[in-house]
Amino acid sequence: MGRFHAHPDGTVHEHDHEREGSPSSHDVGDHRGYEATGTARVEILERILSENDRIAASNRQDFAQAGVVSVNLMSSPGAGKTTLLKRTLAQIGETRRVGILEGDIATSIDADQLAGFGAAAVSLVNTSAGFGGECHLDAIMVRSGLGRLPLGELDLLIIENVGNLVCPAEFDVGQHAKAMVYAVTEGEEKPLKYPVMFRAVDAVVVNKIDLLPYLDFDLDLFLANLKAVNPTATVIQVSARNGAGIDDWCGWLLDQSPTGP
Ligand SMILES: Nc1nc2c(ncn2[C@@H]2O[C@H](COP(=O)(O)OP(=O)(O)OP(=O)(O)O)[C@@H](O)[C@H]2O)c(=O)[nH]1
Ligand SMILES: [Mg+2]
Repeated sequence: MGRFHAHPDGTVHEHDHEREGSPSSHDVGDHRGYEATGTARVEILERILSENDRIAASNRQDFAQAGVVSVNLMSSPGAGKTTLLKRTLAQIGETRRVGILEGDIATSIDADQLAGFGAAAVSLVNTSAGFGGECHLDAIMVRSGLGRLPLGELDLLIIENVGNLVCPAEFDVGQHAKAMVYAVTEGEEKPLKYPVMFRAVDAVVVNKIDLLPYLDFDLDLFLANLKAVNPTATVIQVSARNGAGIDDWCGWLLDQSPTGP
């Protein structure tokens, strides 16, 4: 069935988007609210992003000089980043010096948990000073958090980004690799609805697979949707709850290089 599509001149008509191609490759709906401010918004965003990229390059240089691999870990709220990091620390925390840079809008709840779980060092960045709380970490925030980390004493730095499926993907923080955690409770269609995040990452950790027997989640359909937007991402299926797949995830982490990406 087609969808009704409104244009700036006020005309509304129907397109059969399914027949025209993949639903994800077409704009649908009414975008007129953006017409008046579009150019100004693009210019401001370009300025913010170029300043961000400059600081991200400095962060990346500092990581390289210290020989630290840095991984930017992103997801929706509650997909399981912190739980996965606890498993990660339990698995490799004795043989590798792992630092965590924890980004949260507010509280030290996750940072406190990970500090007690064998991280060599934890640095907390709260983003609540921003307008209503920033929904992502940017390179400048990460740089401020790096000041509290002994980079020279670390092998690996994992940056737990703010839980959000949109904004974190848009900001380079100087990482060597980007990974996302995706919980099987989030549905099969999200790669199509939030393509920027799924396209941005090198690895997708499909978490909470212990829950599969109790859900109607179609794993094959999710994987096909993911492949449609990011055919090259490494996919790792895990349960941070029971430890399934954690070897594969740690193997991927340890394969990352400080000279990447
Ligand atoms: N059943 C099941 N529950 C899980 C798994 N991983 C995490 N959880 C649960 O999911 C909830 C959220 O996990 P967190 O690790 O806090 O998620 P998060 O991504 O760090 O959340 P934010 O930092 O708030 O974005 C907790 O209740 C965890 O116990 C898993 O593999 N299986
Ligand atoms: Mg967390």
